[in-house]
Amino acid sequence: MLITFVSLLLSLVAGAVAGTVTYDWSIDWVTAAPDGFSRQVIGINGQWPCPPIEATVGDTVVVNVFNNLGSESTGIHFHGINQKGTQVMDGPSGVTQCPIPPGSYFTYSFQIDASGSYWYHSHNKGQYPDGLRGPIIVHDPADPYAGQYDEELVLTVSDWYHSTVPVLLQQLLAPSNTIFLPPFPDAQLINDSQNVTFNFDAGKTYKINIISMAAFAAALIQFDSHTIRVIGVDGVYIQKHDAYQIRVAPAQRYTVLLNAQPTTRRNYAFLVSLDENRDFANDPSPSYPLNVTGYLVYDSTKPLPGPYVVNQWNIVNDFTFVALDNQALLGEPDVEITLDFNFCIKDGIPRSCFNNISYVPQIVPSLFTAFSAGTENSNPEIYGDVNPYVAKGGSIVQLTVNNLDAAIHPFHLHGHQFQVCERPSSNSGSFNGHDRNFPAVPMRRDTVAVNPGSYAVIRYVADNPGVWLFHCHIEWHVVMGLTATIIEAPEALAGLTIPEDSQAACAAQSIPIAGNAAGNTQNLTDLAGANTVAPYPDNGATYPGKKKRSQRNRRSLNSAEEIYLEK
Ligand SMILES: [Cu+2]
Repeated sequence: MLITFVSLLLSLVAGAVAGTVTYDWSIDWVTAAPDGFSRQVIGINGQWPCPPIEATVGDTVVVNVFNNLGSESTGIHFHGINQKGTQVMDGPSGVTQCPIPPGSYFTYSFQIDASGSYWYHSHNKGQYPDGLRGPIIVHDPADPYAGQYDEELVLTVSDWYHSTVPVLLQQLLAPSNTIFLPPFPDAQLINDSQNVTFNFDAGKTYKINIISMAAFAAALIQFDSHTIRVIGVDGVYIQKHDAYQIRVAPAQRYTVLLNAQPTTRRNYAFLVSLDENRDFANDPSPSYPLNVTGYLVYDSTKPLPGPYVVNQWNIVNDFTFVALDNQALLGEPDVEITLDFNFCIKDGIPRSCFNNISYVPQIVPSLFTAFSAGTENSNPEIYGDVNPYVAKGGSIVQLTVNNLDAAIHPFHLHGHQFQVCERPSSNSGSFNGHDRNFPAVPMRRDTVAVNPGSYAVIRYVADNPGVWLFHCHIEWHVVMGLTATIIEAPEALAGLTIPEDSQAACAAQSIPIAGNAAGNTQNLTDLAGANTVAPYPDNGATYPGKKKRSQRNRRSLNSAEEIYLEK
C-alpha cells in the first residue's frame, strides 16, 4: 500500500512578542488528484493543498491576495476569527467587500485575539469546494493545556467532488430538483489526501487539531485503541472530555489529545466515515459509503492494519462540554431572533429559507450600507432582502434556529463564539420559549449542528460592531439562500471608511459603495432597483476550457433542466 506522509507537524514554540505574519498568495488553477481522480482545483501559488496559516495570539496576520484565476472573482473568509475592529476583513462577497476581480490585489490584515484551530475559505459563489480552503492554527503562549502534550498535528477532513462547482450548482438549482438534493460527494479526504499516516512515538501525547473543511457531509471519527480527549472546540477551551467517537460537522473544529500507546508493538488505524445520512441517529439502516482509514504508525517496519470497521456510531454530545473559563449563561436577551429553516421554491428555483425568505445578495455590500447610512443604518429595511436583523451594541442577542428539515444542519455565526443554550435531540419540535433547561455554564462554539425536526438556541453579547452572517455551513445551502444578516452595533459603524484596495475592487466592477441595498444615497428607504431575486444560475468559479459563464447566462431559466441532462 502506498503510504504518503502528509501529517503536518507544527511548531510548539510560541513567540512571546506579538509580530506580523505575512502571506503572499496568488490564487491559481492547479491540477490535483487527491483521490486518484485528476481535476482542476483552486490552489495558492501554484500548489494544492492550500498552505496553512500559522500565528500566535496577538500577532497581526497579513494576507496579500492576487486573483490569478483569470475567469472568476474570489474572496477569503477567515472562519472563527472574530475580526474585532476589522469588520471590513471578514471576507464574504457582497457583505463586507466586493468580490476580488481577476487580475486584482486585495490585502487582508487583522489581529489574532484568540488561540485554537480555525480555517480559511472562499466566501464567494460557492467556490471553496473547488479547493480554496486551508487550516489556520493559532498558538497560545498561555495555553492551559501546555505541558500535557509533546507534539501538535493537523488533521483536516473534507468531502470531495469530481465535478467543479459551476457544474454542481447547475444540478442543485435546476427547477427539476424539487426535492432539494445537494450534490453528493465522490470521495472523502484526510489532509486533502488519502492513505494518510501519522508517525507516533510510544509514550508521547499528541495534540491534534481536527478541522472540517467539508461542503456538505460531517465526518464521524474513531481511533482504534486511543481515547479522544477533547480539550477545545471552535477556538474555545473546554474541560477535558473523553470520547470514543466524534462527529465533526462542516466548518467545526475539535482540538483533542491522544495518548500514544506505551509500546511500538503494532500500528493502529483510525476511521473517518462520511456521514451522508440525513440523520444517522434516526436512521435504522445507516450506510457510510465513503469511509477512509488513516494510520497511526509506531513502527514503519511493521505492517499496517486493514481498513478499520466501526459498526455502531454513538458519538459524544458536544452540548455536554463545559467551557474551561466557566463563562456563565448570559442573562435575559434584549434582542430575540427566531429563524424557522426549511427548503422553499422561489421563482421556480429550489432554494432554502429562513422564515420563508431566501437570502438575496444586494448591489451595495451590507457593511458599506451600514458605514454610509448615518443614523438610518439601524433600520433593517435599508439592507434589502438579506434577512436583516439589527442588534444595538452591548445588547444580549438570543437567536433560535428551528430546523424544520429532516436532516442535521450546521449553523455558523460570523464574528462570535456563541453560547449554545439548548440543542435537544432529533424531533423535539420547535423552541417553546422556556429557558429552564439552559445550563449554568453553556458550551461555546462558532458552528453548531442542529438536529432534524429540532432546534438550537444561542446567546451572545453584541460587542463586536460589524455586519455578520448567520448561515448553514453546508455550502450548497448557502448558495440556495440559507443566510441571515445581523447588523451589530450599527451606531459604531456609521462613518467608518473602506480600505482603498477594497474600494478599487468595487470600482473595477462598477459596484456602488454607499447608500442602501440599491445604492440610493438620497432616500434610504427607497429600495427601487434593489435585488429581489437571487442570481441564477449562481455560478461558482470557472476555469479556462469550460464554457464561459456568459454563455451559460444567456440560456433561459427553462433550459436549466436541459443543462442538467447534458452533463
Ligand atoms: Cu444546511
